[in-house]
Amino acid sequence: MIFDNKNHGNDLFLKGFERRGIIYTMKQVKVLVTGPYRAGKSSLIRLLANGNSLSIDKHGTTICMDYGNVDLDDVRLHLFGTPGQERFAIIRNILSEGMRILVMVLDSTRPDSVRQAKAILGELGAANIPCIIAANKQDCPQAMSPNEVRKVINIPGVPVIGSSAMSRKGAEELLSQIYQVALRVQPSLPC
Ligand SMILES: Nc1nc2c(ncn2[C@@H]2O[C@H](COP(=O)(O)OP(=O)(O)OP(=O)(O)O)[C@@H](O)[C@H]2O)c(=O)[nH]1
Ligand SMILES: [Mg+2]
Repeated sequence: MIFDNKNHGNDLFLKGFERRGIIYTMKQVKVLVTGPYRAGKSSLIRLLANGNSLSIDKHGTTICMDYGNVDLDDVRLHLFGTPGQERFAIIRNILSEGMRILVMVLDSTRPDSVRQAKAILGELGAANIPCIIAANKQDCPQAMSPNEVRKVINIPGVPVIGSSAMSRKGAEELLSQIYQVALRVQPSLPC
């Protein structure tokens, strides 16, 4: 919603505001879900948002964005997923505007995915934003363990959680970590 001064005091505007009041009693937190190509970003958003999500994709790859939201007690998480293809990197920059939490999803079965994740973290200046890493595809036998991923990423204080969008492994832990961070960040503007 756009807060437009000329709408204040307007009955219609106020009714709309009351109708939506339930949203504004919740803390709104924007979460950017990003990471390398085909790491499982869209799948994880679908899982975390319990189907309350949409994706703009073509032939199974995100070409614009994913969006999902999830309510946890008095916090509403807005999950914005980026495309993984490098040619859409500009969208990552646009979607990162106003993010409060960064979730980096990587494909643990691919060492190049882990290295790319590290590079993206550098580009986003992740040092200034709370970050959680989802070492995804842990259901695959060749997956690097979360500990191995942690060693490669090598950013102290950043949790690495093993996840699988297929088996749902780690989904609750991931959500719980996001929630814990969401409690201490500044709320996002209404969106
Ligand atoms: N085995 C396994 N496959 C997964 C997992 N997560 C995603 N996939 C598969 O990996 C492929 C890519 O998943 P997406 O969720 O589209 O990945 P993405 O990161 O959104 O991909 P892009 O938007 O193209 O960058 C799909 O075939 C998924 O079914 C997982 O945890 N385990
Ligand atoms: Mg995707």
